[in-house]
Amino acid sequence: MSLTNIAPTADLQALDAAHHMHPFTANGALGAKGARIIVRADGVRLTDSDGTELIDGMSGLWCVNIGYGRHELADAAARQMRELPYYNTFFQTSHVPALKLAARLAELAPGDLNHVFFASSGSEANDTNIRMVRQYWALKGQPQRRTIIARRNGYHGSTMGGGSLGGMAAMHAQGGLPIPDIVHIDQPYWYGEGGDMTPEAFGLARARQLEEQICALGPETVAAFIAEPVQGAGGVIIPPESYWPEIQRIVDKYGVLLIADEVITGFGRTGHWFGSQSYDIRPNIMTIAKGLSSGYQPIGGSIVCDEVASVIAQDEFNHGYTYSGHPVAAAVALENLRILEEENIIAHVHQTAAPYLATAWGALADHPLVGEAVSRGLMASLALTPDKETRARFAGEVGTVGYICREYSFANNLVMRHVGDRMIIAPPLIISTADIDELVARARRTLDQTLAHLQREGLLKTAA
Ligand code: PXG
Repeated sequence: MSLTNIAPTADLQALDAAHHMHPFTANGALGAKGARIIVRADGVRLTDSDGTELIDGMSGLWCVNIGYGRHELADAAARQMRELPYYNTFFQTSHVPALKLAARLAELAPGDLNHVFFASSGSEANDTNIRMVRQYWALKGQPQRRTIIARRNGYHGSTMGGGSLGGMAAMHAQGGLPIPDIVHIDQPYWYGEGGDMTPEAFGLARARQLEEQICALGPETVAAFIAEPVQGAGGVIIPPESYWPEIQRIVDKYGVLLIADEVITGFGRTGHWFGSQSYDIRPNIMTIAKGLSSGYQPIGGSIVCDEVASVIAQDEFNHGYTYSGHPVAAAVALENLRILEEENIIAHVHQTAAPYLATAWGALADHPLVGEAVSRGLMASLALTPDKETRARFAGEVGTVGYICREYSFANNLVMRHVGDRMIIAPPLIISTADIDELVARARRTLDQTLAHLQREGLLKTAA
């Protein structure tokens, strides 16, 4: 019998508080409160150590695309562990799961993205990308092309490289980030930053910041631009339709490599295999992780176009991870891709779940606290506001209201996250329309309770 079945919740929480350092957490405060301990899951539902069921509106951490409880993946892992639990791919060897997965990804990825460098996470893959694009330009005889342009409030991981590419101010404030030769432009966040502009004009203006930055730095010094097709961790920021075509025009004009960070948007999240297909962009490199294995195993990587791969192949690339292409993770990813394809899960997103969510979630826009309710595929967000007309922010620290809302959501057994004062969801792709109704009903109840709380506590105030 496992520990989770024999120990009372309070004992588990005490052990957790005493020894376990949680990521992105003020551990002192969490220790005093006690973590909610998840013991099992099935489909779109989690069960905690008190036996309470929650709807997982976040697919774990944006990763459990096929939902929980798929024993086929456990069987694939067990089979692979018995046959070949580990081998490396460094010193002129290969193994079947890694080579088959690379070939499968080359089939699925658009255009000439035909080559895969494996990692175990999105952060590691983005560290690979930094080194790979700089090495590419060095081999092309342009070693001065080193600078990578990224975006404020973008998220690309938490390693030194990934955190530097990301534009999260709170992360840059700790630990000596960013590393040199990474610069940031503004995000295409119309609701929060668009002022009086139309979304279309604002999207163009934000894209043109890339051109301005390339010209200011000198195009001969710019290696690449990296961005998420839709920002996830930044708050499900859906760019205006004008944004991506203009970005593509600019990277083409200056010969700057385009890295699409598809860690969240890949593997069906936006209703296509990749977010790049939803936005009709042609990246030279894609970052992947999360939905590649539906989170059942840690695996990520970079899918690289023919041109970049052929140049990199000219010399030894002094880079790699012990677990690059780990056979168990790769076998599980292959099984996950089989399920995504054979069960038509991406068509379910595109044809059924995403349009249904767009309507059901979009209806939350009538709530007095909601300034916008938007979605793309199965990622969606709400902007909370004290004044819908002016898109105003709340008085006080950003995120105070979002946190209150998140606490009610958790109490209503819905995992919905807050990013500042935006509420976000990204449920498993297999979610049914009945479960979308249930999710949205819980979200609405949460909003009602949050509004009552703000009124009671005098927090329904607009920032000066
Ligand atoms: N790129 C993107 C676009 C991501 O969303 C990473 C890279 C890094 O992947 P790894 O596997 O190294 O975590 C991510 C990860 C959140 C949250 O709070 C989001 C992520 C990770 C942790 C928290 O929304 N995304």
